[in-house]
Amino acid sequence: MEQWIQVEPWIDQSKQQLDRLMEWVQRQPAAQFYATFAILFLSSIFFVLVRVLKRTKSNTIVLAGLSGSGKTILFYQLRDGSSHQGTVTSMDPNEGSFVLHSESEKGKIKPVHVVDVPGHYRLRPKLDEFLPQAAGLVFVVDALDFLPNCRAAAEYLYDILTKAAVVKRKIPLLIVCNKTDKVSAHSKDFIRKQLEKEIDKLRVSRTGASAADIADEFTLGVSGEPFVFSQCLNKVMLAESSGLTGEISQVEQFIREYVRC
Ligand SMILES: Nc1nc2c(ncn2[C@@H]2O[C@H](COP(=O)(O)OP(=O)(O)OP(=O)(O)O)[C@@H](O)[C@H]2O)c(=O)[nH]1
Ligand SMILES: [Mg+2]
Repeated sequence: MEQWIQVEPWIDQSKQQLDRLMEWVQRQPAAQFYATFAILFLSSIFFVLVRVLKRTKSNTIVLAGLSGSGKTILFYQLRDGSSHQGTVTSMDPNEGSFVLHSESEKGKIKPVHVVDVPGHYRLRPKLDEFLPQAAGLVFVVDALDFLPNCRAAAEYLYDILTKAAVVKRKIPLLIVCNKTDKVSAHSKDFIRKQLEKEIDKLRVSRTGASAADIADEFTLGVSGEPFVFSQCLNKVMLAESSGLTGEISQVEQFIREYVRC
């Protein structure tokens, strides 16, 4: 009996330790689950951060649009603050990294990489080379000679808005109605409505085409509803400018929104 009294606390202690051990063993699968979950969660955060940083780091702005819309003059205005009158149809992309002329005196130092892609039909595929690094896309429209070119501009825009590189990366697009220095230039609201109408027509005709003819990588808009730019996955905005007089503040504002100093 005496012996039992001496051993009993030791048995109780061991039993408690065993219970704790059992609890720990039971908790193991849950711990592993939490660890795996934590690793997966942290790695997805890591990949998202890498993607976001990659995107925000890009300082490339691509200028596209039909031939004669005013891309090259806009490029010179952004770089030098002058229009370098007497431009000819560009046969090669015009590119450069520079501090925007309007900001050069304000002590800003982060340069913007601007690419002006010629509007000539055969040179347009060059656009695909620059889209993967684009932080923003500026589509220049001739607001003066708009109506005869509306269909062609809408077709080019349609191609851009259905490109995987644009849709997947949600590259913001600014449609710039240029040449507003002339009173006969159309307003940006008029241009927006006409382009939306034309794109809507294109949507119908292109969806009706045989599958082999369709080069578009993504479909556009909401089926059953008339097309409006706000249906696009990427942000589409409109602005007005005059490359000739240097009234390009809305373009610069767009650039600064997507290429931070
Ligand atoms: N009135 C007026 N004319 C402009 C303006 N911007 C460009 N132009 C004229 O439009 C013509 C074409 O300008 P560019 O800058 O060469 O056009 P682009 O878009 O580079 O053309 P491509 O190189 O063929 O793709 C030139 O004669 C310019 O003087 C503007 O804001 N107002
Ligand atoms: Mg040009």
